[in-house]
Amino acid sequence: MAIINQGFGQRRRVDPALPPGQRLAYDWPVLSVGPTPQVSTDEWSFSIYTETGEKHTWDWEGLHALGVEDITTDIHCVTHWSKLQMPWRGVPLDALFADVETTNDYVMAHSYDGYTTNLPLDEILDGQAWIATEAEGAPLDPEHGGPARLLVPHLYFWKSAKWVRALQLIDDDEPGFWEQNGYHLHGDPWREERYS
Ligand SMILES: Nc1nc2c(c(=O)[nH]1)N[C@H]1C(S)=C(S)[C@@H](COP(=O)(O)O)O[C@H]1N2
Ligand SMILES: [Mo]
Repeated sequence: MAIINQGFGQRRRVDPALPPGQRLAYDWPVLSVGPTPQVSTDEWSFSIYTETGEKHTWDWEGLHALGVEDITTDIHCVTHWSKLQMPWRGVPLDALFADVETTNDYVMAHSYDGYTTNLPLDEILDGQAWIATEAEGAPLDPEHGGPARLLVPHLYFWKSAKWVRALQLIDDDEPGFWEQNGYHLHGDPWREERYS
């Protein structure tokens, strides 16, 4: 963390881990479009749908059998707050895509509350995204997407769909919920891809 002297005795901390226009949050704000869906781990399932109509589905036990990882990562919300070095636990999407055959380049994430968000397939593989089940050492709070949410920390946090239930392979990039309402199709915080 660098201290930049702006003159006249005024000091501003510039953190190299903070993307442009972001401020540190010490709490964890809840941002949801609608009410929190109540999904128990008994009834929870997650599916990947391909363009050929193939469906790959995991229940709660099946998900964990793929192997959970501990992740420490920064998150950045488009409403200008960031949290640095947050501990998470989840299953890497690489494990879920291991047996999935597709020639499509994008996915649409679908959630139990009806929320959707679009992502490039090559940005959720290679250790870049997880189905997260724990944060800060505890099972994810329902408000924060529990029992499981997408975690795609290198993009703005609206891409990390809470209460995720499916990923659908699509051939062209299509806007999800916030992207239809003015947010950027891609959402890289380092390029400030906030709005379209
Ligand atoms: N299903 C679902 N996922 C969602 C949202 C939502 O309303 N529904 N809000 C998004 C937005 S805009 C943000 S900033 C983050 C907020 O996550 P948090 O409430 O855990 O901080 O979740 C994202 N994922
Ligand atoms: Mo957001």
